[in-house]
Amino acid sequence: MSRLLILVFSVFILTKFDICTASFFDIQYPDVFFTAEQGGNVTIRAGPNGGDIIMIPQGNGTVFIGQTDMLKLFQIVNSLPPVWSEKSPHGTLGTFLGGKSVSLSVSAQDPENGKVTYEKVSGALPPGIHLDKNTGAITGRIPDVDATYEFGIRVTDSHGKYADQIFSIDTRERDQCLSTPCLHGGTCSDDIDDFVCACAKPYGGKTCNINCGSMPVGIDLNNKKIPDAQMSCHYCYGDSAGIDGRLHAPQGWVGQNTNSWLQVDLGKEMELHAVANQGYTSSSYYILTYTIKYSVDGNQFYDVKNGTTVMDFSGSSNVNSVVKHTFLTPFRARFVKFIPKTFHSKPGMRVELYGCDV
Ligand SMILES: [Ca+2]
Ligand SMILES: [Ca+2]
Repeated sequence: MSRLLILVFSVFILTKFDICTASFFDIQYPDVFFTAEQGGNVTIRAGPNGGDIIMIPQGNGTVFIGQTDMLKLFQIVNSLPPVWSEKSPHGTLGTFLGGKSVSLSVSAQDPENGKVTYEKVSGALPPGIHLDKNTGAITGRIPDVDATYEFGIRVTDSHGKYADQIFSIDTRERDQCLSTPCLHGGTCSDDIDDFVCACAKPYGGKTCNINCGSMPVGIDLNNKKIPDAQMSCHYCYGDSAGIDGRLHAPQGWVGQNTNSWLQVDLGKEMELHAVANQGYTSSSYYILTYTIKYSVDGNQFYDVKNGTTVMDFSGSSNVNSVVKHTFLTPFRARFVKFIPKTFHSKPGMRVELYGCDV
């Protein structure tokens, strides 16, 4: 009891009376300060026979020296780096076929059971494959190529301790021709994530599914795909215009003579397989024979020929009937000119072409 009184008295004395200019023991409730005189040291010395100095923070408290959290520093110093889980000897995550969606993972454990994060630090993951930094999940769609992708992943714990590991993924190109996608005798070539069909005539389209000989390009007024601005004519008769040259148009295009022509701009290069023709609707203007020139660029035109002979195509003398011809050899063109050769009274005609996109 008397020792307690002495302590209380000492505290009272020390808190009320400064020694020189600064308190060396100061209570500012709830804080307690030890402060040495200017230039002095604070020394805490344990007993001479193996006594300990013990600092005991409470709750979430810690021990600071200056700004440094000593308990945290000890944790960092003592923390062990994460340990990778056992994988195959060379870190191979597997061999996968192009186009396959994969869900793989790498994992490591922190000996202190703390949270770890994953990061690619070298090499390359396959294009389209991603690493989740929080879970180590490796997901995505395998690229359609034959390749080996090697990459380093660093796993890091919350103390910055890390461990690197090399992994690899082998990819194999898928043969997109295995499903025999090319129809009607078309020949398939494998490609990256794709296939290409070389179609047997008269078929076309991605899988040779279209009979190009019966696929109208859309000059026909009843199936209009070619805009009016892409229909033109030269030496037109009266007020006849290019747009009158559409198959099933109300009247029909009429030219003046064999110097006249009707031209269609398809708007893009197409492979053309056949042509159809009607005469003028309300009179005796119709074509007996005509020739066709074609061009890719609108400048250099070529004749449609049979061997070395320019082909004559017969017209339709019946107002309503459609006369169709299949080209001996399909050709590629964007611009097509219909040129009257022989005709009745005036060269009148309405046309359609048949073909596929290229
Ligand atoms: Ca650790
Ligand atoms: Ca392929």
